[in-house]
Amino acid sequence: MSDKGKNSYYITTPIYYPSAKLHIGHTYCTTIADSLARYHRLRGDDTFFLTGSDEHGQKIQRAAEAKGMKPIEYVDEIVALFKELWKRLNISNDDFIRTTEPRHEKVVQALMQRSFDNGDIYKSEYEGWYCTPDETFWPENKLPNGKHVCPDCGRPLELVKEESYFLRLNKYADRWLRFVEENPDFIQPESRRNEMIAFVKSGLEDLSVSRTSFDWGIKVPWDPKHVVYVWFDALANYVTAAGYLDDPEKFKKFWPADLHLVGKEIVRFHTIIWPIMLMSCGLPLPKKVFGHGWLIVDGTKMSKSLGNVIDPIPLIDRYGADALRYYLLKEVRLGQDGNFSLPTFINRINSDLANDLGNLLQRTLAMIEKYENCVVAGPTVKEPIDDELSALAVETAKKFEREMDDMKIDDALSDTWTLIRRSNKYIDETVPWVLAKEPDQKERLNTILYNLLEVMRIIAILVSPVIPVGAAGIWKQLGLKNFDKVQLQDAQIWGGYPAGTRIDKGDALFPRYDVAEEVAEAKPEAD
Ligand code: MET
Repeated sequence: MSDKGKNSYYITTPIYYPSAKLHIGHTYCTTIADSLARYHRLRGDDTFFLTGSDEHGQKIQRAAEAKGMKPIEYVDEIVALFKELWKRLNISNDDFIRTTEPRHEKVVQALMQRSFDNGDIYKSEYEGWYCTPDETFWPENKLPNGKHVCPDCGRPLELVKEESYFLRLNKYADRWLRFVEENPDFIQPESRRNEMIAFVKSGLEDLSVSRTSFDWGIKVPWDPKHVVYVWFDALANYVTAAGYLDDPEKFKKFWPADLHLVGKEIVRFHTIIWPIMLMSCGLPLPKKVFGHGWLIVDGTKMSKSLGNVIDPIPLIDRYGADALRYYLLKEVRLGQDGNFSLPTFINRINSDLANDLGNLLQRTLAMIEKYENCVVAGPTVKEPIDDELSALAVETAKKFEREMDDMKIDDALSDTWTLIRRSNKYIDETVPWVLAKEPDQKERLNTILYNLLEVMRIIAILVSPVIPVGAAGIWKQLGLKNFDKVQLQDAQIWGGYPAGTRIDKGDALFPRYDVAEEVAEAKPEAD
Protein backbone atom coordinates (compact mmCIF):
# COMPACT_ATOMS: atom_id res chain seq x y z
CA MET A 1 0.00 0.00 0.00
CA SER A 2 2.85 2.40 0.64
CA ASP A 3 6.20 3.32 -0.85
CA LYS A 4 7.45 4.26 2.54
CA GLY A 5 11.19 3.91 3.13
CA LYS A 6 12.32 1.18 5.50
CA ASN A 7 13.82 3.23 8.27
CA SER A 8 11.46 6.10 8.63
CA TYR A 9 9.27 6.47 11.70
CA TYR A 10 6.39 8.91 12.00
CA ILE A 11 4.75 9.32 15.41
CA THR A 12 2.06 11.78 16.47
CA THR A 13 0.27 12.98 19.60
CA PRO A 14 -3.26 14.35 19.44
CA ILE A 15 -3.37 18.05 18.72
CA TYR A 16 -4.86 19.41 21.92
CA TYR A 17 -7.58 22.06 22.16
CA PRO A 18 -6.25 25.43 23.27
CA SER A 19 -9.34 26.04 25.38
CA ALA A 20 -7.47 25.82 28.67
CA LYS A 21 -3.92 25.22 29.81
CA LEU A 22 -2.70 21.68 29.41
CA HIS A 23 -2.66 19.41 32.44
CA ILE A 24 -0.75 16.37 33.48
CA GLY A 25 -2.91 14.07 31.30
CA HIS A 26 -1.70 15.81 28.14
CA THR A 27 1.80 15.76 29.58
CA TYR A 28 1.50 12.01 29.99
CA CYS A 29 0.56 11.39 26.35
CA THR A 30 3.21 13.71 24.95
CA THR A 31 5.89 12.22 27.20
CA ILE A 32 5.15 8.71 25.93
CA ALA A 33 5.36 9.92 22.34
CA ASP A 34 8.56 11.82 23.02
CA SER A 35 10.26 8.82 24.59
CA LEU A 36 9.27 6.62 21.67
CA ALA A 37 10.51 9.24 19.21
CA ARG A 38 13.81 9.52 21.07
CA TYR A 39 14.07 5.74 21.11
CA HIS A 40 13.56 5.56 17.35
CA ARG A 41 16.20 8.21 16.75
CA LEU A 42 18.53 6.15 18.95
CA ARG A 43 17.81 3.16 16.73
CA GLY A 44 18.88 5.21 13.75
CA ASP A 45 15.39 5.60 12.27
CA ASP A 46 14.67 8.74 10.34
CA THR A 47 12.10 9.99 12.82
CA PHE A 48 9.37 12.58 12.48
CA PHE A 49 7.56 13.47 15.69
CA LEU A 50 4.54 15.74 15.49
CA THR A 51 2.40 17.53 18.02
CA GLY A 52 0.24 20.65 17.71
CA SER A 53 -3.00 22.47 18.51
CA ASP A 54 -6.61 22.01 17.40
CA GLU A 55 -7.84 25.57 17.16
CA HIS A 56 -11.20 25.72 15.42
CA GLY A 57 -14.74 24.86 16.45
CA GLN A 58 -17.57 26.01 18.62
CA LYS A 59 -15.89 25.29 21.93
CA ILE A 60 -12.94 27.55 21.13
CA GLN A 61 -15.17 30.25 19.67
CA ARG A 62 -17.24 30.33 22.82
CA ALA A 63 -14.23 30.30 25.13
CA ALA A 64 -12.80 33.28 23.24
CA GLU A 65 -16.14 35.11 23.38
CA ALA A 66 -16.35 34.52 27.11
CA LYS A 67 -13.05 36.37 27.45
CA GLY A 68 -14.12 39.09 25.04
CA MET A 69 -11.36 38.12 22.64
CA LYS A 70 -11.11 37.24 18.97
CA PRO A 71 -10.66 33.49 18.61
CA ILE A 72 -7.25 33.82 17.00
CA GLU A 73 -5.96 36.12 19.73
CA TYR A 74 -7.31 33.76 22.33
CA VAL A 75 -5.66 30.67 20.85
CA ASP A 76 -2.39 32.49 20.17
CA GLU A 77 -2.02 33.06 23.90
CA ILE A 78 -2.77 29.50 24.89
CA VAL A 79 -0.72 27.93 22.13
CA ALA A 80 2.27 29.91 23.39
CA LEU A 81 1.74 28.15 26.74
CA PHE A 82 1.62 24.74 25.02
CA LYS A 83 4.94 25.42 23.37
CA GLU A 84 6.43 26.64 26.61
CA LEU A 85 5.30 23.49 28.43
CA TRP A 86 6.79 21.20 25.79
CA LYS A 87 10.05 23.08 25.95
CA ARG A 88 10.15 22.77 29.73
CA LEU A 89 9.47 19.05 29.47
CA ASN A 90 12.21 18.55 26.85
CA ILE A 91 9.79 17.39 24.21
CA SER A 92 11.70 16.85 20.99
CA ASN A 93 8.92 17.34 18.44
CA ASP A 94 10.13 17.99 14.90
CA ASP A 95 7.13 20.09 14.00
CA PHE A 96 4.23 21.81 15.76
CA ILE A 97 1.11 22.13 13.69
CA ARG A 98 -1.59 24.71 14.28
CA THR A 99 -4.83 24.08 12.46
CA THR A 100 -5.17 27.83 11.77
CA GLU A 101 -2.06 27.79 9.58
CA PRO A 102 -2.57 28.27 5.82
CA ARG A 103 -0.67 25.05 5.07
CA HIS A 104 -3.34 23.16 6.98
CA GLU A 105 -6.41 25.05 5.77
CA LYS A 106 -5.61 24.22 2.18
CA VAL A 107 -5.16 20.51 2.99
CA VAL A 108 -8.52 20.36 4.78
CA GLN A 109 -10.21 22.00 1.82
CA ALA A 110 -8.46 19.67 -0.61
CA LEU A 111 -9.56 16.58 1.36
CA MET A 112 -13.16 17.81 1.62
CA GLN A 113 -13.21 18.54 -2.09
CA ARG A 114 -11.75 15.15 -2.93
CA SER A 115 -14.34 13.32 -0.84
CA PHE A 116 -17.07 15.46 -2.37
CA ASP A 117 -15.83 14.82 -5.92
CA ASN A 118 -15.76 11.11 -5.14
CA GLY A 119 -19.44 11.28 -4.27
CA ASP A 120 -18.92 10.64 -0.55
CA ILE A 121 -20.27 13.94 0.75
CA TYR A 122 -23.87 15.08 0.43
CA LYS A 123 -25.98 17.92 1.77
CA SER A 124 -28.74 17.36 4.34
CA GLU A 125 -29.71 18.59 7.76
CA TYR A 126 -28.43 17.50 11.15
CA GLU A 127 -31.05 17.34 13.79
CA GLY A 128 -29.92 15.88 17.04
CA TRP A 129 -27.67 16.41 20.04
CA TYR A 130 -24.18 17.80 20.32
CA CYS A 131 -21.53 17.72 23.03
CA THR A 132 -19.66 20.98 22.60
CA PRO A 133 -16.82 20.23 25.07
CA ASP A 134 -16.06 17.00 23.15
CA GLU A 135 -17.19 18.42 19.78
CA THR A 136 -19.21 15.26 19.17
CA PHE A 137 -22.56 14.61 17.50
CA TRP A 138 -24.96 12.37 19.40
CA PRO A 139 -28.05 11.40 17.40
CA GLU A 140 -31.04 10.61 19.63
CA ASN A 141 -30.81 6.87 18.97
CA LYS A 142 -27.28 6.70 20.42
CA LEU A 143 -28.39 8.03 23.78
CA PRO A 144 -29.08 5.33 26.33
CA ASN A 145 -32.40 5.86 28.13
CA GLY A 146 -33.02 8.97 26.06
CA LYS A 147 -30.96 11.04 28.53
CA HIS A 148 -29.51 14.20 27.08
CA VAL A 149 -26.07 13.98 28.61
CA CYS A 150 -22.92 13.01 26.73
CA PRO A 151 -22.39 9.22 26.94
CA ASP A 152 -18.61 9.84 26.90
CA CYS A 153 -18.08 12.71 29.32
CA GLY A 154 -21.39 13.01 31.13
CA ARG A 155 -21.84 16.72 30.41
CA PRO A 156 -25.17 18.15 29.14
CA LEU A 157 -25.84 17.96 25.41
CA GLU A 158 -27.24 20.73 23.23
CA LEU A 159 -29.97 20.35 20.67
CA VAL A 160 -28.74 21.24 17.19
CA LYS A 161 -30.74 21.66 14.00
CA GLU A 162 -28.85 23.00 11.04
CA GLU A 163 -27.97 22.45 7.41
CA SER A 164 -24.96 20.21 7.16
CA TYR A 165 -22.89 18.13 4.77
CA PHE A 166 -22.55 14.44 5.59
CA LEU A 167 -19.73 11.99 4.91
CA ARG A 168 -20.87 8.52 3.85
CA LEU A 169 -19.30 6.53 6.67
CA ASN A 170 -21.80 3.76 6.22
CA LYS A 171 -20.69 3.07 2.66
CA TYR A 172 -17.23 2.16 3.98
CA ALA A 173 -18.25 -0.01 6.94
CA ASP A 174 -17.51 -3.35 5.24
CA ARG A 175 -14.23 -2.15 3.84
CA TRP A 176 -13.31 -0.88 7.30
CA LEU A 177 -14.13 -4.21 8.93
CA ARG A 178 -12.02 -6.06 6.35
CA PHE A 179 -9.12 -3.69 6.92
CA VAL A 180 -9.26 -4.14 10.68
CA GLU A 181 -9.42 -7.91 10.33
CA GLU A 182 -6.47 -7.97 7.95
CA ASN A 183 -4.45 -5.62 10.14
CA PRO A 184 -4.79 -6.97 13.65
CA ASP A 185 -2.27 -4.45 15.02
CA PHE A 186 -4.02 -1.42 13.62
CA ILE A 187 -6.02 -0.68 16.78
CA GLN A 188 -4.33 -1.28 20.10
CA PRO A 189 -4.69 -2.36 22.79
CA GLU A 190 -6.93 -5.32 22.02
CA SER A 191 -9.75 -4.09 24.27
CA ARG A 192 -10.09 -0.89 22.20
CA ARG A 193 -9.99 -2.89 18.99
CA ASN A 194 -12.89 -5.03 20.16
CA GLU A 195 -14.88 -1.96 21.17
CA MET A 196 -14.40 -0.36 17.77
CA ILE A 197 -15.36 -3.51 15.88
CA ALA A 198 -18.52 -3.81 17.99
CA PHE A 199 -19.29 -0.14 17.37
CA VAL A 200 -19.04 -0.49 13.59
CA LYS A 201 -20.94 -3.77 13.54
CA SER A 202 -23.81 -2.17 15.43
CA GLY A 203 -24.37 0.10 12.42
CA LEU A 204 -22.40 3.10 11.26
CA GLU A 205 -24.26 6.31 10.54
CA ASP A 206 -23.10 8.95 8.11
CA LEU A 207 -21.28 11.77 9.83
CA SER A 208 -21.97 15.48 9.80
CA VAL A 209 -18.80 17.11 8.50
CA SER A 210 -19.83 20.75 8.37
CA ARG A 211 -21.53 23.32 10.61
CA THR A 212 -23.54 26.41 9.78
CA SER A 213 -24.49 27.91 13.15
CA PHE A 214 -21.11 29.59 13.81
CA ASP A 215 -18.13 30.53 11.69
CA TRP A 216 -14.87 29.76 13.52
CA GLY A 217 -13.55 27.14 11.14
CA ILE A 218 -12.26 26.39 7.68
CA LYS A 219 -14.74 27.16 4.93
CA VAL A 220 -16.18 24.34 2.87
CA PRO A 221 -14.63 25.14 -0.52
CA TRP A 222 -17.75 24.84 -2.66
CA ASP A 223 -20.19 26.27 -0.09
CA PRO A 224 -18.55 28.88 2.14
CA LYS A 225 -21.58 29.33 4.37
CA HIS A 226 -20.43 26.04 5.96
CA VAL A 227 -17.36 25.55 8.11
CA VAL A 228 -15.69 22.15 8.23
CA TYR A 229 -16.52 20.06 11.31
CA VAL A 230 -13.65 20.45 13.75
CA TRP A 231 -12.80 16.73 13.89
CA PHE A 232 -12.54 16.45 10.09
CA ASP A 233 -10.30 19.52 10.24
CA ALA A 234 -8.21 18.26 13.16
CA LEU A 235 -7.57 14.72 11.92
CA ALA A 236 -6.22 16.07 8.65
CA ASN A 237 -3.31 17.62 10.57
CA TYR A 238 -1.44 14.34 10.38
CA VAL A 239 -1.17 14.47 6.59
CA THR A 240 -0.66 18.24 6.42
CA ALA A 241 2.47 18.05 8.53
CA ALA A 242 3.72 15.01 6.62
CA GLY A 243 3.79 17.22 3.51
CA TYR A 244 0.64 15.99 1.74
CA LEU A 245 0.27 18.99 -0.57
CA ASP A 246 3.56 20.81 -0.16
CA ASP A 247 6.26 18.20 -0.05
CA PRO A 248 5.63 14.98 -2.00
CA GLU A 249 9.03 13.56 -1.13
CA LYS A 250 8.47 14.00 2.57
CA PHE A 251 4.98 12.59 2.25
CA LYS A 252 6.27 9.50 0.51
CA LYS A 253 8.80 9.00 3.24
CA PHE A 254 6.56 9.50 6.26
CA TRP A 255 3.03 8.64 5.24
CA PRO A 256 1.36 6.45 6.39
CA ALA A 257 2.18 7.29 9.99
CA ASP A 258 3.63 4.50 12.09
CA LEU A 259 1.79 5.47 15.22
CA HIS A 260 -0.98 7.81 16.27
CA LEU A 261 -0.80 7.84 20.03
CA VAL A 262 -4.10 9.01 21.54
CA GLY A 263 -6.13 8.87 24.74
CA LYS A 264 -8.72 6.14 24.89
CA GLU A 265 -11.57 8.67 24.69
CA ILE A 266 -10.64 9.64 21.12
CA VAL A 267 -9.84 6.22 19.69
CA ARG A 268 -13.13 6.20 17.83
CA PHE A 269 -12.29 9.35 15.86
CA HIS A 270 -8.87 8.04 14.98
CA THR A 271 -9.80 4.50 14.09
CA ILE A 272 -13.18 4.95 12.38
CA ILE A 273 -13.63 8.49 11.09
CA TRP A 274 -10.01 9.12 10.12
CA PRO A 275 -9.50 5.87 8.17
CA ILE A 276 -12.76 6.40 6.32
CA MET A 277 -11.78 9.97 5.43
CA LEU A 278 -8.54 8.56 4.05
CA MET A 279 -10.29 5.76 2.17
CA SER A 280 -12.62 8.29 0.63
CA CYS A 281 -9.64 10.38 -0.48
CA GLY A 282 -7.68 7.38 -1.75
CA LEU A 283 -4.87 7.74 0.77
CA PRO A 284 -3.13 4.94 2.74
CA LEU A 285 -4.22 4.35 6.33
CA PRO A 286 -1.95 4.79 9.37
CA LYS A 287 -0.22 1.66 10.58
CA LYS A 288 -1.25 1.84 14.19
CA VAL A 289 -3.46 3.77 16.58
CA PHE A 290 -2.74 3.17 20.25
CA GLY A 291 -5.27 4.30 22.85
CA HIS A 292 -3.56 4.90 26.18
CA GLY A 293 -5.36 5.01 29.51
CA TRP A 294 -6.08 7.99 31.73
CA LEU A 295 -4.08 9.44 34.52
CA ILE A 296 -6.21 9.66 37.59
CA VAL A 297 -5.25 11.70 40.62
CA ASP A 298 -5.24 10.13 44.07
CA GLY A 299 -7.73 7.61 42.73
CA THR A 300 -10.19 10.10 41.17
CA LYS A 301 -10.65 11.28 37.59
CA MET A 302 -9.28 14.78 37.09
CA SER A 303 -11.92 17.42 36.57
CA LYS A 304 -12.21 21.14 36.85
CA SER A 305 -15.23 20.89 39.11
CA LEU A 306 -13.37 18.68 41.59
CA GLY A 307 -10.44 21.08 41.50
CA ASN A 308 -7.95 18.24 41.21
CA VAL A 309 -6.51 19.12 37.80
CA ILE A 310 -2.74 18.92 38.06
CA ASP A 311 -0.62 21.54 36.35
CA PRO A 312 2.70 19.97 35.36
CA ILE A 313 4.66 23.24 35.43
CA PRO A 314 5.10 23.51 39.23
CA LEU A 315 6.15 19.85 39.31
CA ILE A 316 8.76 20.47 36.62
CA ASP A 317 9.92 23.61 38.44
CA ARG A 318 10.40 21.78 41.67
CA TYR A 319 11.51 18.28 40.65
CA GLY A 320 12.73 18.66 37.08
CA ALA A 321 11.40 17.36 33.78
CA ASP A 322 13.29 14.08 33.99
CA ALA A 323 11.70 13.15 37.31
CA LEU A 324 8.20 13.75 36.02
CA ARG A 325 8.87 11.93 32.75
CA TYR A 326 10.36 8.97 34.54
CA TYR A 327 7.50 8.71 36.98
CA LEU A 328 4.80 8.88 34.32
CA LEU A 329 6.40 6.21 32.19
CA LYS A 330 7.46 3.91 35.00
CA GLU A 331 4.37 4.07 37.12
CA VAL A 332 1.72 3.60 34.45
CA ARG A 333 1.43 0.60 32.19
CA LEU A 334 0.68 1.77 28.68
CA GLY A 335 -2.95 1.12 27.80
CA GLN A 336 -4.13 1.03 31.40
CA ASP A 337 -5.24 3.83 33.68
CA GLY A 338 -2.62 5.00 36.13
CA ASN A 339 -2.64 6.96 39.32
CA PHE A 340 -0.73 10.13 40.11
CA SER A 341 -0.02 10.90 43.72
CA LEU A 342 2.61 13.22 45.10
CA PRO A 343 3.97 10.83 47.76
CA THR A 344 4.47 7.98 45.28
CA PHE A 345 6.07 10.42 42.84
CA ILE A 346 8.55 11.60 45.46
CA ASN A 347 9.25 8.10 46.67
CA ARG A 348 10.08 7.09 43.10
CA ILE A 349 12.46 10.00 42.66
CA ASN A 350 14.20 9.10 45.92
CA SER A 351 14.46 5.38 45.37
CA ASP A 352 15.04 5.01 41.64
CA LEU A 353 16.68 8.23 40.54
CA ALA A 354 18.57 9.43 43.61
CA ASN A 355 19.38 6.17 45.39
CA ASP A 356 19.82 3.67 42.57
CA LEU A 357 20.99 5.64 39.56
CA GLY A 358 22.41 8.76 41.16
CA ASN A 359 24.30 6.78 43.78
CA LEU A 360 25.82 4.41 41.27
CA LEU A 361 27.31 7.33 39.39
CA GLN A 362 28.44 9.19 42.51
CA ARG A 363 30.06 6.18 44.15
CA THR A 364 31.82 5.15 40.98
CA LEU A 365 33.19 8.57 40.17
CA ALA A 366 34.17 9.32 43.77
CA MET A 367 36.29 6.15 43.85
CA ILE A 368 37.88 6.94 40.52
CA GLU A 369 38.76 10.41 41.73
CA LYS A 370 40.21 9.07 44.93
CA TYR A 371 42.03 5.95 43.77
CA GLU A 372 42.87 6.68 40.14
CA ASN A 373 43.24 10.41 39.95
CA CYS A 374 40.28 10.57 37.53
CA VAL A 375 41.69 8.32 34.80
CA VAL A 376 41.11 4.55 34.58
CA ALA A 377 43.24 2.25 32.45
CA GLY A 378 41.77 -0.69 30.53
CA PRO A 379 40.69 -3.94 32.22
CA THR A 380 43.38 -6.54 32.85
CA VAL A 381 42.52 -8.85 35.75
CA LYS A 382 39.14 -10.40 35.06
CA GLU A 383 37.00 -12.45 37.43
CA PRO A 384 33.77 -14.36 36.77
CA ILE A 385 31.70 -11.68 38.47
CA ASP A 386 32.80 -9.29 35.70
CA ASP A 387 31.43 -11.57 33.01
CA GLU A 388 28.16 -11.78 34.87
CA LEU A 389 27.89 -7.98 34.88
CA SER A 390 28.84 -7.55 31.23
CA ALA A 391 26.50 -10.34 30.12
CA LEU A 392 23.61 -8.75 32.01
CA ALA A 393 24.39 -5.34 30.51
CA VAL A 394 24.40 -6.60 26.93
CA GLU A 395 21.35 -8.76 27.48
CA THR A 396 19.49 -5.80 29.02
CA ALA A 397 20.33 -3.56 26.08
CA LYS A 398 19.00 -6.17 23.66
CA LYS A 399 15.87 -6.81 25.69
CA PHE A 400 15.34 -3.07 25.96
CA GLU A 401 15.12 -2.91 22.17
CA ARG A 402 12.44 -5.62 22.02
CA GLU A 403 10.44 -4.03 24.80
CA MET A 404 10.56 -0.55 23.34
CA ASP A 405 9.57 -1.93 19.94
CA ASP A 406 6.54 -3.43 21.69
CA MET A 407 5.87 -0.11 23.48
CA LYS A 408 6.48 -1.75 26.86
CA ILE A 409 8.27 1.27 28.21
CA ASP A 410 7.70 0.35 31.85
CA ASP A 411 9.27 -3.09 31.30
CA ALA A 412 12.22 -1.54 29.51
CA LEU A 413 12.72 0.74 32.52
CA SER A 414 12.33 -2.09 35.04
CA ASP A 415 14.99 -4.14 33.27
CA THR A 416 17.32 -1.17 33.05
CA TRP A 417 16.88 -0.64 36.79
CA THR A 418 17.67 -4.30 37.42
CA LEU A 419 21.00 -3.63 35.72
CA ILE A 420 21.52 -0.46 37.78
CA ARG A 421 20.85 -2.32 41.02
CA ARG A 422 23.10 -5.19 39.94
CA SER A 423 25.86 -2.67 39.29
CA ASN A 424 25.49 -1.20 42.77
CA LYS A 425 25.69 -4.71 44.15
CA TYR A 426 28.82 -5.33 42.09
CA ILE A 427 30.45 -2.49 43.98
CA ASP A 428 29.39 -3.99 47.32
CA GLU A 429 30.68 -7.42 46.29
CA THR A 430 34.00 -6.38 44.80
CA VAL A 431 34.81 -3.99 47.69
CA PRO A 432 37.09 -1.59 45.80
CA TRP A 433 37.88 0.33 49.01
CA VAL A 434 39.51 -2.81 50.45
CA LEU A 435 41.51 -3.44 47.27
CA ALA A 436 42.66 0.18 47.27
CA LYS A 437 44.63 -0.52 50.43
CA GLU A 438 46.57 -3.38 48.86
CA PRO A 439 49.28 -2.36 46.40
CA ASP A 440 49.26 -5.74 44.60
CA GLN A 441 45.53 -5.34 43.83
CA LYS A 442 45.99 -2.23 41.73
CA GLU A 443 45.16 -3.93 38.46
CA ARG A 444 42.12 -5.67 39.83
CA LEU A 445 40.88 -2.36 41.21
CA ASN A 446 41.44 -0.79 37.83
CA THR A 447 39.44 -3.49 36.13
CA ILE A 448 36.51 -3.09 38.50
CA LEU A 449 36.42 0.65 38.06
CA TYR A 450 36.63 0.30 34.30
CA ASN A 451 33.68 -2.11 34.36
CA LEU A 452 31.68 0.39 36.35
CA LEU A 453 32.40 3.18 33.87
CA GLU A 454 31.43 0.85 31.07
CA VAL A 455 28.16 -0.23 32.64
CA MET A 456 27.31 3.41 33.32
CA ARG A 457 27.98 4.21 29.66
CA ILE A 458 25.45 1.56 28.64
CA ILE A 459 22.95 2.71 31.26
CA ALA A 460 23.21 6.33 30.07
CA ILE A 461 22.20 5.23 26.58
CA LEU A 462 19.28 3.11 27.79
CA VAL A 463 17.77 5.78 30.03
CA SER A 464 18.17 8.55 27.47
CA PRO A 465 14.71 8.30 25.81
CA VAL A 466 13.03 8.78 29.18
CA ILE A 467 15.42 11.02 31.13
CA PRO A 468 17.34 12.85 28.43
CA VAL A 469 18.85 15.50 30.70
CA GLY A 470 20.08 13.04 33.30
CA ALA A 471 21.45 10.75 30.60
CA ALA A 472 23.44 13.56 29.02
CA GLY A 473 24.68 14.53 32.49
CA ILE A 474 25.91 11.00 33.17
CA TRP A 475 27.65 10.95 29.78
CA LYS A 476 29.42 14.19 30.52
CA GLN A 477 30.51 13.11 33.99
CA LEU A 478 31.92 9.92 32.51
CA GLY A 479 34.14 12.22 30.45
CA LEU A 480 32.47 11.23 27.17
CA LYS A 481 31.50 13.46 24.25
CA ASN A 482 29.05 13.57 21.33
CA PHE A 483 26.07 12.11 23.13
CA ASP A 484 23.84 13.27 20.31
CA LYS A 485 25.58 10.86 17.94
CA VAL A 486 25.13 7.80 20.12
CA GLN A 487 23.13 4.86 18.77
CA LEU A 488 21.35 2.04 20.51
CA GLN A 489 23.80 -0.51 19.14
CA ASP A 490 26.57 1.25 21.06
CA ALA A 491 24.84 -0.06 24.17
CA GLN A 492 24.65 -3.61 22.89
CA ILE A 493 28.39 -4.25 22.80
CA TRP A 494 30.50 -4.39 25.95
CA GLY A 495 33.78 -2.51 26.05
CA GLY A 496 33.00 0.77 24.32
CA TYR A 497 34.23 3.04 27.11
CA PRO A 498 37.62 4.36 25.93
CA ALA A 499 40.19 3.36 28.56
CA GLY A 500 42.26 6.28 29.74
CA THR A 501 39.43 8.84 29.52
CA ARG A 502 39.47 11.56 32.15
CA ILE A 503 36.20 11.63 34.08
CA ASP A 504 34.45 14.92 34.79
CA LYS A 505 32.80 14.42 38.15
CA GLY A 506 30.08 16.95 38.89
CA ASP A 507 27.20 17.48 41.29
CA ALA A 508 24.67 14.80 42.16
CA LEU A 509 22.19 14.54 39.30
CA PHE A 510 19.10 13.68 41.30
CA PRO A 511 18.41 15.25 44.70
CA ARG A 512 16.42 13.49 47.40
CA TYR A 513 13.30 14.99 48.94
CA ASP A 514 11.55 14.61 52.23
CA VAL A 515 8.12 13.18 51.40
CA ALA A 516 6.30 14.65 54.40
CA GLU A 517 7.72 18.12 53.79
CA GLU A 518 6.89 18.08 50.11
CA VAL A 519 3.33 16.95 50.71
CA ALA A 520 2.83 19.57 53.41
CA GLU A 521 4.06 22.34 51.12
CA ALA A 522 2.09 21.29 48.05
CA LYS A 523 -1.07 23.24 47.43
CA PRO A 524 -3.77 21.95 45.14
CA GLU A 525 -3.38 23.54 41.72
CA ALA A 526 -6.28 25.47 40.31
CA ASP A 527 -6.76 25.14 36.55
N1 MET B 1 -8.39 18.25 20.00
C1 MET B 1 -8.66 16.87 20.25
C2 MET B 1 -8.63 16.61 21.74
O1 MET B 1 -7.92 17.30 22.44
C3 MET B 1 -7.66 15.95 19.58
C4 MET B 1 -7.60 16.06 18.10
S1 MET B 1 -6.44 14.96 17.45
C5 MET B 1 -6.68 15.00 15.80
O2 MET B 1 -9.31 15.74 22.21
